[in-house]
Amino acid sequence: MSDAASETIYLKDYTEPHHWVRDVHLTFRLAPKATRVLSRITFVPNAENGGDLILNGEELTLITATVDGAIVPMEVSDTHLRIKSADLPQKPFTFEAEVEIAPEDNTALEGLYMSNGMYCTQCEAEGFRKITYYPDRPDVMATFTVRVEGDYPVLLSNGNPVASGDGWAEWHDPWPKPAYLFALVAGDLVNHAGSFTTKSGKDVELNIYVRRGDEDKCAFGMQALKDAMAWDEKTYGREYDLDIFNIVAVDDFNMGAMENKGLNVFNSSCVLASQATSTDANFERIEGIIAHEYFHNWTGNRITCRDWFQLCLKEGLTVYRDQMFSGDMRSHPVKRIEEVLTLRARQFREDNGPLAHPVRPESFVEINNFYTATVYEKGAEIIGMLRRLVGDEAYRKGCDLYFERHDGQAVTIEDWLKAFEDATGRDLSHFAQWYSQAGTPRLTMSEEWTDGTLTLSFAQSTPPTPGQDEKNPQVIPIAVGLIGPNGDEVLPTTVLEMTEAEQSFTFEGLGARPVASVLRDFSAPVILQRDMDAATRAFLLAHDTDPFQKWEMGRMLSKDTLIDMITSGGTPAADYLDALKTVLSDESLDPAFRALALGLPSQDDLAQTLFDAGQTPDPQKIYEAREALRRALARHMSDILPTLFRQHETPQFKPDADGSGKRALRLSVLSLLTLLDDGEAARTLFAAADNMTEQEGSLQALLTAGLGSDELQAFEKQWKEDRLVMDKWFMMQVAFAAPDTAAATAEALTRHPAFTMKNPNRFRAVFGALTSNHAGFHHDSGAAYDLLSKNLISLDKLNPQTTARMSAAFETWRRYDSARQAKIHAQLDRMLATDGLSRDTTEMVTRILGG
Ligand code: 0A1
Ligand code: ZN
Repeated sequence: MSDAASETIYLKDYTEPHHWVRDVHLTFRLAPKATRVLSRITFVPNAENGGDLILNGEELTLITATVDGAIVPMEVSDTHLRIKSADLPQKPFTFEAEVEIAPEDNTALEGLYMSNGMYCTQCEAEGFRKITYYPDRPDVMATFTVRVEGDYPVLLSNGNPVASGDGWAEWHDPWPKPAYLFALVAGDLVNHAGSFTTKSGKDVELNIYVRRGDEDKCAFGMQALKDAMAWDEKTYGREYDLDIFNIVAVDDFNMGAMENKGLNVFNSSCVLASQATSTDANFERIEGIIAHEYFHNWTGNRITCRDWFQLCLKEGLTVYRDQMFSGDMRSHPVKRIEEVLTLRARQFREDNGPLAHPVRPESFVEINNFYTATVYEKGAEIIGMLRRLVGDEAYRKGCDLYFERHDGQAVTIEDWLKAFEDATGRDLSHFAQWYSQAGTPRLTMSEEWTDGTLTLSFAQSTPPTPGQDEKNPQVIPIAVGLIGPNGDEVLPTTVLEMTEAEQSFTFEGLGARPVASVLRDFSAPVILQRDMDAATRAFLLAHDTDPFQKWEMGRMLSKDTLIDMITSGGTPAADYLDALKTVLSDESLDPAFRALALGLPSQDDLAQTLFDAGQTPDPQKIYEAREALRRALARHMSDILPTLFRQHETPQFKPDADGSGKRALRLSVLSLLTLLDDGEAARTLFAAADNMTEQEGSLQALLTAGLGSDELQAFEKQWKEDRLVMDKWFMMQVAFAAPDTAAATAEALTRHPAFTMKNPNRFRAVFGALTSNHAGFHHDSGAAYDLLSKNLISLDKLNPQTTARMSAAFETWRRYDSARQAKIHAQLDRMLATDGLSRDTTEMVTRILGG
């Protein structure tokens, strides 16, 4: 690898470009092996720092390039085209170029590529440089006019359509944008159309373009889009700004979706939905992602990032916005619990390992490696904390000022925070540390009760993370409520603002000693450590008015039980089993909440918890304890399970909060029931199910219990033509395999005729499932480690981005015993020793190893 290719980029080195771009004209003459891209770009010297013209360009064949129509001296390398300042006019000039690229050979799925015969693009973060020579950096914003030539019925680009004819179409995007928001799509696609009238009365044409045969899976996405458009007007005062909004579904895509201006491109798994083929979780995710990409129109597109270190500026904020939207569409408490589950599973895990980094990183080798849970999910938590600290009204004022002040600009986190300081008069300099300090704060709490006064004392500390040994106290909003001994709330939710390493808060004039409900609604992304006996937890589980804490108490009880079973072979206490049974049978509680309360901590979560407590987790033991607890729960609840299962039937399928909540409860119950009835109820449901939620759920229940091989075959037979459903088929048998068969199952599936390395969804179905099967992945044979690294090495040659992302499965290696550590280390070494390993994967593996 050349030095340039593995160079580290630092935030502190940011400088403005030598040239700005006023406008861009592009013509694409499409051909699978030899697409010609003609560009005409008006550059304006940056008065601040005139200098050479530096354009990015990779994997391009340069045909011609001129400045104001004349050939000038230029240096062309593998990564850049450079024209010396002395050879440039010191006033605006036109750069024209023609390059050739081969979309059909592009398996990295970055730049212009082909998926099932259609052309599509992915330019974020630095893919535009694989399309033509350009200052491929987000602070360079320009208007684009694009002509697409190709023999396809559908030819799309950003902005509004200008003109079209046989085999060509022209688009103009009036809003200046960075190149990462550029998009082009061409193919034989069908369209599901709709429309939306904005609050100021402008009609917007809406389209979802899909492959022929998928047109019956667009209605839900279209409704989600309209809901998102209306929500952004109502909640943030943000209106859409073009005549048309297009969404395209693509099968081969590295991520979930992409917010290209006016032309969102989606992984087909994140937009196509139908009762027969999609689960409730799919519907919920699709609604959230459609909203997320749409919301980027203001938080990301109209106001974008100055540089890639500011990624959380658009991502954290947009995730926060989509979370609030989903909460409004469904249920805030349920959504919050789900958010915390993902935050802990992905972000806390990342923050506790070798890949920990600040929400705004200070350096990177490959920016694609920083589309992380920390940037996205912790980034969203920061927005939530900010809102909690300033209040709802001031939050809206701050946002309004940010939109007004920075529309059309490429800005920084400082600009975002300054808008809030100016709108609220609050000093946010200490709060800003959330963006620069990595690691999850540990918050310990102790209590004192004297004469009607309760004192809550907190201490915070953050463990060291790579490159950051010393940590400072953070600003932590701690939402607290007090519950009296009779179960009544004596203090409604109050936000305590902790800013010091140690701080106490007192509550006076209390009649009897209340129980404190702390970190309500998960008011900050911290790990709360608090001594609390099982009886107090059960009390809060029964009486807390805060749904998140109510759920959390059940969770803690389950976790304590499991840790005890793992470490000292204990058996679950009757009180605990009774408490869960009470929640499960409480008909005043939302079924979705009850399903969540029945969910046990994951094996990965238990491994991390044991590691944090100074122990070495044994994956097999964790697996066995969890299964033993599931059996104990099933036996203890055997009298209520069949009734609950029957009661929550949903005769009319609707993928809304109510229906999905009932099905979630029904399926959690079924999973326990399957341990008692030898799979009878699950088999019956599998045969009768008229929706994918129950078809998949019943099959999962069977597979988890070591049953279901006939059903697995029937599933394949029924769905072999549907690629998205077949991803589920690949996924399930690996994810729910017993620990000693997981690797062999995954290996066998890589030889299945429908397995392909070229489709990220399929690769993730098998290998994402393998790494999610904790005891299977960490089986002491080391077979799964070996299989994963072998396949990552093969995938890296085709698709570095997905390889690098998936190599993060090894990030937890230091938790385990020395034999496992040695096995993983050997696999990481093997990857690093591979000739030509991509920059993406090299950076990830090096960081995981701690280099
Ligand atoms: N900005 C998109 C996510 C995304 C990021 C990178 C991609 O390619 C490297 C693709 C999509 C979002 O937040 O939805
Ligand atoms: Zn995003």
